[in-house]
Amino acid sequence: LGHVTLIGEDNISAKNPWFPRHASELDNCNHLMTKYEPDLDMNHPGFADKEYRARRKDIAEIAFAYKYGDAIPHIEYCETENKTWGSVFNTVLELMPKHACSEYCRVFKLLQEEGIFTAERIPQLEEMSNFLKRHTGFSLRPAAGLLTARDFLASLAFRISQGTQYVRHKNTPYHTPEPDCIHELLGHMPLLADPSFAQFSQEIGLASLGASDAEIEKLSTVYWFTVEFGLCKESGVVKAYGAGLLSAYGELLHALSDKPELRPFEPAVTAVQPYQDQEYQPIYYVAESFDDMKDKFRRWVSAMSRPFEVRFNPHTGRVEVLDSV
Ligand code: NLE
Ligand code: FE2
Repeated sequence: LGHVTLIGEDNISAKNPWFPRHASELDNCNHLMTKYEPDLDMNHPGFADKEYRARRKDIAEIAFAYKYGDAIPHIEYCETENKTWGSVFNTVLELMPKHACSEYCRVFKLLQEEGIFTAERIPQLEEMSNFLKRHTGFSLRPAAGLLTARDFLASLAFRISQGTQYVRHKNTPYHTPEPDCIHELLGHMPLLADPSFAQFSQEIGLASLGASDAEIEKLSTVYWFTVEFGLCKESGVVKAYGAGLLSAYGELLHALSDKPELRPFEPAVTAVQPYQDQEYQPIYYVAESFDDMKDKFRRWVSAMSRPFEVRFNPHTGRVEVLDSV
């Protein structure tokens, strides 16, 4: 490493593609992947349900209208939606002691004590965002659906997670191919309130800023096999920490059965593993521990070819770009 110079805002060249430098610029990072929307995908459980599709669209509109600094709009969930939440919540509650990692269980309990996690009603993103702020400085903004990997990862660099507010179809509480608020709340929130995990999430976000398409693909694959579908060892026993497992009890039971193949987490290998995003995974990666996973990730990510470095300045909330020559 030679000397390091700060690259100014106006000095954006082909070598330095646009990416958000401040959380307010995430207003431009809401591009959707439309592959699993109920309007387009015949296999979506809501495809034939007109009422469901209208409801999902109304809720998505809220995310399109959202601007940085707004409070997250309150959604009045109906009885069916709260019932779907309740059945997933109670099942996860039952499976948790045996199958979820200890960090998840710890925060889950806190959320119950604060009255945010109950079987009766879907928590609001706004109250969840306030909870996260107090624990790790993470916050939330509403998303209209499945975002592109580049946009989603960019938000993590600012300790912001983009979350959907509509609810999965009542006929498939155990699994949905697209994210919904049950996935965000039950799957992601407990670990985003854990300091070590929040740190990892921000690091993967920072690594994505200005990365090439090929690198984004690798980072999102690592994200997939860790944050979404990761398993880890705890005193020799395999537990789930991935949000896509903790929000989908069908897949949680599958992951910890003898059906899938379990491999040790190794970023360089994991990053190029094709993945299944429509049904249960045939392969999972197991970390020795959270810390081991973070160490391995850091070593791997530092070898990426980006011609500059970034750092988050917590005082200004800005990402600073360092030209390393
Ligand atoms: N399959 C997950 C669930 O049903 O909660 C959602 C995964 C989103 C990537
Ligand atoms: Fe997710």
